[in-house]
Amino acid sequence: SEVKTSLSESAANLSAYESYHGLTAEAIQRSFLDHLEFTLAKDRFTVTHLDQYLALAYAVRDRLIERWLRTQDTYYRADAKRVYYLSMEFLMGRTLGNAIVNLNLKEECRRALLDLGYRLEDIQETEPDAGLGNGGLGRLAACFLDSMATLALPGYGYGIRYEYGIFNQEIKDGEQVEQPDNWLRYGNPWEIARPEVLYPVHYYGEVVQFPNGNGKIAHKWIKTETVLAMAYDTPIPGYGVQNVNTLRLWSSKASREFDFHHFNEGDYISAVRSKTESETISKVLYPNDNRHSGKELRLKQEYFFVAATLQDIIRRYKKTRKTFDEFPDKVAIQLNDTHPAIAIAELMRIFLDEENIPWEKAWELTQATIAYTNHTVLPEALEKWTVELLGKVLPRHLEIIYDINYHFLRDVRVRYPNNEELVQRVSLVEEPVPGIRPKSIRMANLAIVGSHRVNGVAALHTEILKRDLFRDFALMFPEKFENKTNGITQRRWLACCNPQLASLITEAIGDKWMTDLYEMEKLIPFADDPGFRQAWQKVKQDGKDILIEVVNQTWKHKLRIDKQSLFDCQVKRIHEYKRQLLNLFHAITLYNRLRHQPNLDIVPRTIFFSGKAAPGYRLAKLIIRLINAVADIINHDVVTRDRLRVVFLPNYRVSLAEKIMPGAELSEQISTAGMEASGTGNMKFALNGALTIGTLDGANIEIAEEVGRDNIFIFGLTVEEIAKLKPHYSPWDYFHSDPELNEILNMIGAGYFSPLDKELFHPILFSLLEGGDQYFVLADYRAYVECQERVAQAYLDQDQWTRKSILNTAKMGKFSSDRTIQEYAQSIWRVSPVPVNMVTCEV
Ligand code: IMP
Ligand code: B1N
Repeated sequence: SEVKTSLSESAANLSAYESYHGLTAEAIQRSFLDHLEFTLAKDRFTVTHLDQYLALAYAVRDRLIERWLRTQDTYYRADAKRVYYLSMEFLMGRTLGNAIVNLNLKEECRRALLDLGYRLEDIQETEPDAGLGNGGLGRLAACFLDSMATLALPGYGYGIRYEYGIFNQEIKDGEQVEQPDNWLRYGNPWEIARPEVLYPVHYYGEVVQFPNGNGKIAHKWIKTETVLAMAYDTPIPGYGVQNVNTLRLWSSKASREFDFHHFNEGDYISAVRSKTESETISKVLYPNDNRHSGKELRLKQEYFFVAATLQDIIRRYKKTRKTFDEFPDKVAIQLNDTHPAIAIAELMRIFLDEENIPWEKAWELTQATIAYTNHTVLPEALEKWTVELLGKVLPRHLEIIYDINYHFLRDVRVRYPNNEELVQRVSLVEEPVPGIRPKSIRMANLAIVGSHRVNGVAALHTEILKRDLFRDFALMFPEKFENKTNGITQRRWLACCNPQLASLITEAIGDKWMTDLYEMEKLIPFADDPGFRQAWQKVKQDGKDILIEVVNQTWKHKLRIDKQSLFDCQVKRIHEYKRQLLNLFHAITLYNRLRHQPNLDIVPRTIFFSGKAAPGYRLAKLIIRLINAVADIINHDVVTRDRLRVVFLPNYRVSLAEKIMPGAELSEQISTAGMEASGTGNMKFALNGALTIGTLDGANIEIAEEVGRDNIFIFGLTVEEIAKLKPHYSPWDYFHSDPELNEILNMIGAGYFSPLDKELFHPILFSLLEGGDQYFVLADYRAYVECQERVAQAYLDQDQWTRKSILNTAKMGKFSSDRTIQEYAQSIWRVSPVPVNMVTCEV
């Protein structure tokens, strides 16, 4: 520890910041070559693309490390309050390009490599995506990390280091085929293993009670099975600041209790086998988006990272404090949905059983520390764990949840006497209905009761939470509920992914938008500048050309795309509520119109779909098949194929999104009103100058407010209209009364798109007709098609379209995740910036 002190003292005494690692092109080139030779042991005869990528990654990483260490030191010296963002998912995508932009090293890297005959863009393409998430929820967590670092907030991401991220999607004969995502195969240069940061996590066993000597009963959780959680850290650099925060992900390791001697071969083999079983906990990400899977392994994953994280948080807290009185002043914990909600019971268990804090105090500290974000109102996504499973895996936590419920319901009965229906509704425990549903714990109710703040992710979504899903709770604790509209980071979603547009913008208005997206409003006057519009259109065309290049690589130049056509994009997880079918029915509508009137003059379109279906979601997989089947027919029809194309891009992921956004002209955000909590793809498209066609759902409503109704295409039933229609909705009426819709459904039913298996798509028809069309596809069809006609009309006037495109980008200020994080920091976390100063090191 003397060495430690002298190291940090000498760092503190630096009078001027001189990086050990230079930031010039020459220094980067030197580093790159050194890493090629000394880290990777390669010479110019053996160097591969992978080596080039790794060498550059190490060179860039070196330049983050000093700031990273200094940041952690600064947070300790400032005795800062920390924010912990607990998430089962972090959809980080690639790191290299983002790190280069955040370090402001792009030109230097480009020059360093060009001099060696390498292109930076090619090297970046070698990096695999870190796909440790399913979709919006996981990518939101990644954007939040970027914003916390950029705002100099002492923020940490905590999650699981899955060995296998979201599966890779291949399309074979139009069908989704899942391939394992072995993303760590070639090593991960961005993570630092911390074998010394190792915590035990316990499962199963039983609880014993004994008198604690002070006349109270103490609880002990014994005979458990133990797994170890080992930390891996990834640096998270801010932009325009020296702060580098940490993403700490846990990997499961067998505990060392196995190296007892074994009596026979069978013992030894089963000991080793159970070692691999404990290591399966962090093996694979569950591939469900917006769906709860009540599997034991998933519950073990949730508790695994929560237990390790809380031990780490408490270890850090205890370095500077003797009592827990100031815990909520030094620690804020944000739950990314209910997936880590067991943290409430675990924190109580630590306070009660390990720290001997009385119940009332423990509960006060827990509530003051924890806050919960809800991301969905879909009933099938709400987490419920059967009492049977929870009691088996986490017996002490089940007891604590019952105790929390006891105290909570006691207060409810005092405040609302003689209202047992209310008590049943708000109870953390759902009573069983024999033969129908087992007795379960409602994790959302636990999360609400255990938090001081609960937030939705867009204005409409928060209103729906307060009015419907959590109505009883919102009436009981109105002060708990807040809205925090989602956002995206403009660093990745404009600066990194669309450097041409970013440069054009910066030439016009300067680069302050990089850290203050409201600066984009300065573009408004440029929307009326013909020269600027022309330049904008040119950049947009270059974006389209890059997207065409992606298509050409995927289909080996066998699918010709009209570069003048309207690039109409729907890219997101495949889900009935997101209504890819509505979009596809519009494509079939255009196709039928062209078939019936071959000379019809329509605006040429290329309709892009991309997205993964959960492997167990049969209908979503069938929708992918239908999209590909329709694409196959339309793209081969000589009558229509020069005016209409349908393209399904396989394997949607962050790095593919980064190629789609710059080339998109029309953004499809067409979920059934009330069902998409927020959406964040909608913001990425608009920031890159695509116009939106959308329903009044999620954040679309706020996007419409910002850009104005003239610059967005809104259609369809509202939440209120759907509520009114629902009791007497009959999809058959629409089927019978709308000839174009009728024709489409009949074609699908007759096997027009599946001649070899005419009944293939019948389950889709069933869900839309007999099944009652839960997502109001047929009800919104006509309004959607008419709205698409307005889109086509608008596209004919390219100058006006470009004007709207510029205005969309200009009005995106609100949708920076910097704004979102500032709001969380002020009203939920109560944390302040702690900027790192590499020159003076003073706080
Ligand atoms: P931790 O996980 O937050 O404890 O982070 C460890 C990092 O913080 C290391 O880089 C340490 O150098 C730094 N650090 C740990 N303890 C202290 C301290 O007491 N004062 C200043 N820096 C510290
Ligand atoms: O979270 C995003 C929102 O923008 C989207 O509208 C919302 O659909 C998405 C269980 C989820 N909600 N719930 C999930 C993901 C995985 C899982 O296992 C549910 N994802 C969302 C960010 O707020």
